[in-house]
This record gives sequence, structure tokens and C-alpha cells, in this order.
Amino acid sequence: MRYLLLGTLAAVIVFSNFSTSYAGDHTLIANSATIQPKKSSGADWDALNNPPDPFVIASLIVKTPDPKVKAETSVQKDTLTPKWTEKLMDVNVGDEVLIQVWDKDILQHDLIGETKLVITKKTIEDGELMLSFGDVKELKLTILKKTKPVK
Ligand SMILES: [Ca+2]
Ligand SMILES: [Ca+2]
Repeated sequence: MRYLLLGTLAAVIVFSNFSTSYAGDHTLIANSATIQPKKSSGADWDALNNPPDPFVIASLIVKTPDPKVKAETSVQKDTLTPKWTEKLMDVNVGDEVLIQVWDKDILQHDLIGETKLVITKKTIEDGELMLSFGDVKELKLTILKKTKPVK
């Protein structure tokens, strides 16, 4: 029974990570980041000066039929320079996306930084975005045009 419950929970988590009911003509991808060596308070990210375990959560905050559209990358263990190259979600011009970088911890994750990304014609033309916020020195995102139009 316990294992059945755990299995169901895992299935729900996996499903929620990959369910994006929102159709956009571009795809937002999390590439990589550089994290400050310590928290802005001067404290270590993890006990014994262990590096953080960063992952990204992106949440669409406007102009979406489903306000719960949310995506999460994998967790990169013990690194200040995580690399993902993972799809976050579809986006369109005018969308606003809350981007959060977290350090995964056992009890309470540390928020490394968060920012609001507005998808404009320019960001789409640029294709590659370098963002700096909180204790995130640099977060690299890519916006790719989808090869087939969504109908
Ligand atoms: Ca931590
Ligand atoms: Ca760690």
C-alpha cells in the first residue's frame, strides 16, 4: 500500500512536470546558470560548504488559459554552474513568465533568485537571453521558434 502510494505520487509529479496545456509558437528552454559561491547573507548554500543543487521553475503568469502552467527542470547536484538544456514551456509574444532558480534541500529549498521575464518581439528575435537576478550571476535561456505552427 505504501509503495502504491509512493508510485502514484511519483506519477503525479512526473505528469505535472510535463503537462503544458498552453500552445505557443515558441519554446522556452533553460540552458545553464552560474550561481554566486555563497548566499547574499554570506552563508553557505548547504552544510559543510557544499555547493547548491540548482533547478529552475518557470510559471506563466498572464495571458494563458491555464494560470497553473508550470515547468520544472531536473536538479543538478552540487554545482555552481548547472547545465540543463531542458524545455520549459511554449510561449508567445506578450507572455510573462516567473523564473525561479532554487537550491534543492531536504526540508526547505533555498530560493537562489527569481525574476519576471516578459516575452517580447525583441527577446524572440534575440533568441538567447542572459538574465542576472538575486544570487544568480547569470541564467542562460533560449527561445526557439517551433518548426510547425500550432493549430
Ligand atoms: Ca541549501
Ligand atoms: Ca548540495
